[in-house]
Amino acid sequence: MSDQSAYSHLTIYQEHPFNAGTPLEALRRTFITPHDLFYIRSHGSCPIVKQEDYRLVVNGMVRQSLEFSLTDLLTRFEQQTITATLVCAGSRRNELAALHPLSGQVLWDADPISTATWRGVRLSDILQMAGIEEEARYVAFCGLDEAHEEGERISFGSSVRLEKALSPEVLLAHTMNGTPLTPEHGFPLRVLLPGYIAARSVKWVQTITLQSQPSTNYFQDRDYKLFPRDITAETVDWAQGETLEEIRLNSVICTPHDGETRKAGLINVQGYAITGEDAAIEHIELSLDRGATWIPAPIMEKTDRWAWCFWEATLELPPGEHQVMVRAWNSAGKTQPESLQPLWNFKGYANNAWHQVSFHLS
Ligand SMILES: Nc1nc2c(c(=O)[nH]1)N[C@H]1C(S)=C(S)[C@@H](COP(=O)(O)O)O[C@H]1N2
Ligand SMILES: [Mo]
Repeated sequence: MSDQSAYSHLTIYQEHPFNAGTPLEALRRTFITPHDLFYIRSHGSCPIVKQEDYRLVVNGMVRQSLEFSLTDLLTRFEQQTITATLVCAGSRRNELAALHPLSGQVLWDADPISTATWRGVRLSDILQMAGIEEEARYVAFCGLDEAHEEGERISFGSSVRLEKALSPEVLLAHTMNGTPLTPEHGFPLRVLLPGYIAARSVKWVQTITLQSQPSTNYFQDRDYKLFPRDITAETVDWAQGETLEEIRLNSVICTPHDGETRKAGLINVQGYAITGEDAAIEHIELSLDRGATWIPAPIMEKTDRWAWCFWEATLELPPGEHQVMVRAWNSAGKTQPESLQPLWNFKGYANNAWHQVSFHLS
């Protein structure tokens, strides 16, 4: 077992498996999330791996299967650093559940999201060394953890199309904010797929397999897929779902928080915005009248292409009840959907409707 008391300032949703979010105020405080505030999402155990015993295996449609120790990875390859945000596809599930119940899911607020500076080796360098066979289309990853799904003991896995796997931003990361990964975040090595939902960034990665088809691992094949509103757990045909990949354009108000009471006057509204799509976030808007009119909220901090941005606006508001909504626009002129209803899906994924908070000013 790992030391979960180290995470006492996270919002703990579940002890086994361990699932904890970053309180919204805390995650908006620093652009790079400190270790003890980084959210944790696990579907199974947290394996404690001894570095000297660890081996990474690369196999499947490669000219030569390879095996690496952590020292091999640290000494034989160029190391690269990237600042990237991880966000769970289940972020803001609580809002969807409030609309219509969702069963058996962790009801995350907008809190399974955090940013780190990661260091590791490029996946493409490893794959090139193994030699990619012509029929290979997907890269599958499998972890060392143990989860229980459909009555079986399995490890968490995912896969991505070969083109993404070969992109220079995709790392096998061993370091997070300058120190080795902690057990909860995948020590000694995890996949880092910037721009994709974090479920594809397999922790404690043990095998990397090149194949002609996507992974048949439960978490790739029968989870983390998006279905229309009328599909339920009873009627679902997993083959029909949309595999979740790129992070959708989204923005969230972190402070004030919903239900808060403050003194009337100058109110500082702060939040984050995120996208994984090619078009970058261009501007942020707030509305105080349920979307009839919008005012700009300047972006304060925006660094890497793969990281969130922070925005902020100061509003002068009289005493009374207030409601603020936020939406982001990207450089392709696209914005977020207005309402939750059409977005509802029985797994509670990909909620990027206009985020809102209500608060009282005295
Ligand atoms: N091996 C393994 N990798 C995993 C998971 C897991 O349960 N097991 N959870 C995934 C999901 S759903 C998310 S959102 C991220 C969470 O990463 P973090 O715990 O480092 O924040 O890891 C992903 N990688
Ligand atoms: Mo996730």
